[in-house]
Parts: sequence; structure tokens; C-alpha cells
Amino acid sequence: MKHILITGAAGAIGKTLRAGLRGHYPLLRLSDVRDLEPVESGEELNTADLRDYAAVKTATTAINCVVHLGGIPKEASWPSILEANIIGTYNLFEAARECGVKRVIFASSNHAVGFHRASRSIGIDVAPRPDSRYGVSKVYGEAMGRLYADKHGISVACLRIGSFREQPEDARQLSTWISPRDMVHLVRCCIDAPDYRYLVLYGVSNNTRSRWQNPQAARIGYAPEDNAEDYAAALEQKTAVGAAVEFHGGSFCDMELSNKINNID
Ligand code: 15L
Repeated sequence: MKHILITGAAGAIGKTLRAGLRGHYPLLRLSDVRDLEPVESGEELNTADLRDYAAVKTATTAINCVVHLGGIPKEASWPSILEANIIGTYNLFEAARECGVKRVIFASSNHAVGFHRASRSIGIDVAPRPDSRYGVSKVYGEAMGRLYADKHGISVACLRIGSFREQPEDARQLSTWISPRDMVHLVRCCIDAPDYRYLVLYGVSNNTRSRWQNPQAARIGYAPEDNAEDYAAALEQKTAVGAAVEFHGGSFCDMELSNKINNID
């Protein structure tokens, strides 16, 4: 995997990966509709709008592996999610297929399974339970990955990313946090692992309180070093209430909620 494309390269995870992957691969192509920092050695800049198939195809040309972070990273209106996350992710996978890309690493999210009860620890095979339109778009992206892996032989890793922050910020993140260092390590493992067809991994640090089982992590050599427990004393009291504590997806479950919590199994 020599030529890497990062979509959404101007976002928080994109910037961290840009710095963390630079120098490890002969080409890093960085794509975003937002402004990017000036180009450095071994980098190329690209401004593809994910809604524009021709532009996405140009971005994926001569690329071996795509790290697809592009799109809206939180709950938003349906038209915005539809354009950026649904149509954009279709365009990305289809352009990857047409351009002969070998591998796609898809930034999924814990919000694809956010309505599972937090009292139950979950693995990668639980049923989808999106907690938002954003979560639905991540279930869809994982399904697109499965389709392109099965039908077209593209190697796909879906990362159900937890809470990417410099440091955990509240009690929930004592279980869901992923540090910048572990994020870079996880993506590098996904790029470098020699052969896999389709993987689902939780993007989470080595948190003592993690409620996500990650059986495929060892297979690609992901061995996270950081543990949110180091911040526990300061954060244990920073808890939410209602649906935000009852379910894995936290505050996303509370947004626009018109059902009673007890009606959700
Ligand atoms: C996500 O998927 C979001 O992109 C991020 O902003 C956080 O809210 C995170 O999930 C989380 O669950 O903490």
C-alpha cells in the first residue's frame, strides 16, 4: 500500500493522520473541500467534493488504499447526511472500484450501534442499532464496504470510532475514548496488514472501562497504548442523565428522542 488517499483530511482525525502517516508511504493524497495546510514532501492536495463523482474518481486515480473520513461527523439534517454521507460514500466506493483501489478503510462510528444498552458489552456482530441519521449513514457505509468486499474483492476495514479527543472529557469517554496516538496506530495497522477481506473494529484505546469487544484487533496487530482510566478521578462525576447514560451512543440517543427509554429493549 504505497499510495494513500485520505478524504476529510482537514478534519480533526484527518489532520492527526496526516501528521502520523507522513513519511511512511511514498504518497499521501489529502482531500477535502475545506482548506488544507500547505503541501509537504510526499503529499498531494485534492479538493474533491464527495457529491461529485467525477471529482472523486480523479481523487482515487492511482491510489492503492483510501482512508475515507470525509462526510459529516455528527448528527445533521437528512439532506446534508444524504449528500455527504450516503451519496458521498457511494461515490467513494464506486470510484475506488473503477480505479482499481485495493483497500478502503471506512470511518464508521459507534453510533451505528448506539442504541444497544450500555449495561451490555457488545462485539462486532451485534445487530445495527443506529442512534441518529448520522448513525444510519454509518450502518450504510459498513454495508457498502461489505458489498464491495464481497462483490468486487476490495479489502475493507470499518472502524467504529469512539470518542477521538486529545484527552477523555467526561465519564462516558472513560470507556469510549481513542487517543490520537492510538488512532494513528490503528489506521497504520489497517493499511499495513497484508491480507484481509472485511474487518469491523472498534476504534477505541486500551480503556479499562471499554464496553466494546474487539476480536479482530489482534489479527492486524492493533495494540493500543493509552487508557482513559488515567483521567478517571477527574471525570467520574461528569455524567449525563437519561438516554445519554443508558445507551452506548450517549447524547446522540437523547437527540430528538420522543420514545420512552423503557420502551427501548
Ligand atoms: C462520533 O462518531 C462523532 O464523530 C464524535 O464527534 C463523537 O461524538 C463520538 O462519535 C462519540 O461517540 O463520542
